[in-house]
Formats: sequence, C-alpha cells, structure tokens
Amino acid sequence: MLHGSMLPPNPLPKIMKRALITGITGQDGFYLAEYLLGLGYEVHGLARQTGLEHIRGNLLQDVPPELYQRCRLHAVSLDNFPGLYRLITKTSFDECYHLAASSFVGERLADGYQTIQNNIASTHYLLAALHEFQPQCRFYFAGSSEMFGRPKEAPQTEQTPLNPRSAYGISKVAGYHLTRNYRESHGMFCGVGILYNHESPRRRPEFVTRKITLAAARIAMGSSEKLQLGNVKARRDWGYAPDYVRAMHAILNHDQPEDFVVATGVLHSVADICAVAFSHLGLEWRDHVETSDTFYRDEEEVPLVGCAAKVKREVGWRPETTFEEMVRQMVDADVARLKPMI
Ligand code: NDP
Ligand code: GDR
Repeated sequence: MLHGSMLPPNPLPKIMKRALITGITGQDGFYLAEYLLGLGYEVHGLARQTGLEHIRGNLLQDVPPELYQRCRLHAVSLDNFPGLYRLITKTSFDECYHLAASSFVGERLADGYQTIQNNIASTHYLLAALHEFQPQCRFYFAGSSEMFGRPKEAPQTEQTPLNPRSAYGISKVAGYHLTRNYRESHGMFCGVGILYNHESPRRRPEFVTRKITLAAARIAMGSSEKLQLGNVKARRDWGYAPDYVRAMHAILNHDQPEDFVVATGVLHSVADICAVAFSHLGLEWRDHVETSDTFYRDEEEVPLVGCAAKVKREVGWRPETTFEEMVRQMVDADVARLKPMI
C-alpha cells in the first residue's frame, strides 16, 4: 500500500497544553475555558476569593457547574503579587490569557482610579514574572476598541492612532504598550487582540445589551418598570463572545506574535438592540424605555467600528453569529432564568 498506511497511527501521545486564564469568572473567561477544555487543554484559572465563593455556591449565572470542576482554580486577586509569584514559579504554562480587568467604561459610573490601579499594575507584574520564570509562555493581552477612544478614522485598523478618552481606555493603552515592550525588547511571544464589544447571555448586567435583554424579559413577564437608558442613538460594533474567544486562541497560536483588530465591521445602535429584544417578546420598545442622564455618554463623532481584515487574512477568523441571533439568544436565556422565579 502507498504512503506507509501499514504503519500504526502516530505513536506520539498528544501533548496536552496548559493554559492560565486570568478573569476566568468573567464573560470571556467562561467561554475561553470552555473552548480550551474542548481543545484538550489543561485549564488553570485565576479568580478572586469572592469569585471562587460564587463558583462554589453555584451563583454564577448560566454556568454549567462541570465547567469549573474541570479547571484548576487559584484564589489570587490581581493585586496579590506574592500569590501571582507563587503560581508562576510553581506551574509552567504554555499560554497565558490575561483577561482580568476592571472592564466598565462609562466615566460617570466607573471608578477610574481603581481601573487604572487594577489594570496596569497587574499586567506589568504578570509580564515581568513570566519573563523571569517562564519566558517561553505565550501571553495574550485583552486590548479594546476603547484604546482608539475618539478615533479620527473609521473603520479602525491596527495602524489607527490610539486616542483613549476614559480611565479604562488609558489603562488598556498602558497595558498594550507594556505587552508590546515585552514582545519587542524582551523577545516574548505576546499577542494582542484589540476586541470590539462582544456580548452573550453571560454578559454582566451593567452592560447595555444585557441590561436591555434582562429588562425586556422582566417586562414580558409582567413587570411594569420603565427601562432607564442613556444615549439610545449610540452605536457600537457588537459581536458574539464565543466567536471572539476563538480569535484569542488563534492569535496566540499564530506563527508570529502580533496585534489584531477583532470586530464584525457592522454598526448597530442601542435602539436596534431594544427593537430586536422587545419585538422578540411581542413588545414595542418605545412603550417601555425612558432616557436618563445618569447613563448618558456622548456619541463619538467618528464611530468605533473595526476592520478585521488582518485577523481574517492571517489566522482565518470570522464571526459566525449575527447581531439579531445574539440578541434573541440573550433574551431567551433571560426569560429562562426568570421563569423559575415567578
Ligand atoms: P468581565 O467584566 O466579564 O470580567 C472581568 C474579569 O476580571 C472577572 O473575572 C473579574 O473577577 C476579573 N477581575 C477584575 N478585577 C480583578 C482583580 N482585582 N483580581 C482578580 N480578578 C479581577 O469582562 P469580559 O469577560 O467581558 O472581558 C474580558 C477582558 O477583555 C477584560 O480585560 C476586558 O476589559 C476586555 N475586553 C472586553 C470586551 C467586551 O466587549 N467584553 C471588549 C474588549 C476588551 P470577578 O468575577 O471577581 O469580578
Ligand atoms: P462599552 O459597553 O462602554 O462600549 O464597553 P457598554 O455596554 O457599557 O456601552 C455600549 C454603548 O451603549 C451606550 N449606552 C449605555 N451603556 C450602558 N452601560 N448603560 C446604558 O444605560 C446605556 N445607554 C446607552 C453607551 O454610551 C455606549 O455607547 C464594553 C466593555 O466590555 C469594555 O470592557 C470593552 O473594552 C468595550 O466594550 C469594547
């Protein structure tokens, strides 16, 4: 027979990779852990003590309990440098996905001082510890479209100048430069995903998509509340979180460490989310929504919308779930969650 087909299957055992995810209790942490476990990784997660208590008490929304039973969890908060040191010196990792961060942007409601403190120092410390003890470990930095802040061009690419306009955006720009410095000056494999908004049924309720789907579900079940929103004309490039974690993995498994914009390239408004969410439940959104200054942010003159040509071309990533499918899925998940409560 040709091509050596009499040989037994590849005798080398499949080598299991080991990954560390910081922020494993957050939206992206859930989906990335699920995805990496599915690929056969040994997954370690870093979480705060309170996050671990939520896992133990099964208090995290919509999470299959087996997911965390299959991960090795470490109670280490981002400011616990001795804890990070112990972890990095004891266990070697092939890949580190640094997702943990204070992730809320709105200046009126976010604690900017805590955001700067939390996001910058932890990134620096993690990079320094990995460089010292396991420089072969690949490092993913969770960059954000908020690094472009008030952009001068649309759509934004990897070359668009950074112009952050929030403490959060500034913290991400600092983390981005730290990460690039470890790549360029210290030779580490550091990949950056500049991700645009991505949502899911596991999105935290302070973000606008989930705020809307949760309120629509409550109203459909009889609540007479009015949903208070900020600027309903505000537009964003919204994608689906499970699609975006595939990009994180692809970025770290590319042959070169690089920066990639990850986006759908399509803009929708907050009003569009309302229309899809409420109409899915047979409701007219305008009857249930009021605007409030508390949540108001001015719209950017040039919109935040990404050009994902590079990530498509170089790693073959593409989004698969549409905006409408995603919003309906979020509404269905919220209705299912609320049903046992009535
Ligand atoms: P979430 O807010 O859902 O999750 C943030 C995670 O960080 C949580 O696990 C949280 O833990 C953890 N965390 C925060 N502070 C600390 C701390 N001091 N010590 C330890 N852990 C901490 O964010 P996402 O999952 O949506 O986002 C993941 C990353 O990607 C973030 O860095 C975010 O800034 C970035 N990003 C997100 C985008 C999006 O649209 N989702 C777009 C672009 C970038 P706890 O559960 O205890 O609060
Ligand atoms: P964002 O997400 O700030 O883009 O950050 P958020 O869902 O908070 O806002 C999106 C857009 O909706 C408008 N908006 C409102 N937002 C909130 N939260 N509440 C409201 O009532 C409301 N009304 C209108 C906002 O003005 C904005 O235009 C998310 C986070 O995941 C960051 O961590 C991430 O880096 C960026 O996305 C990309």
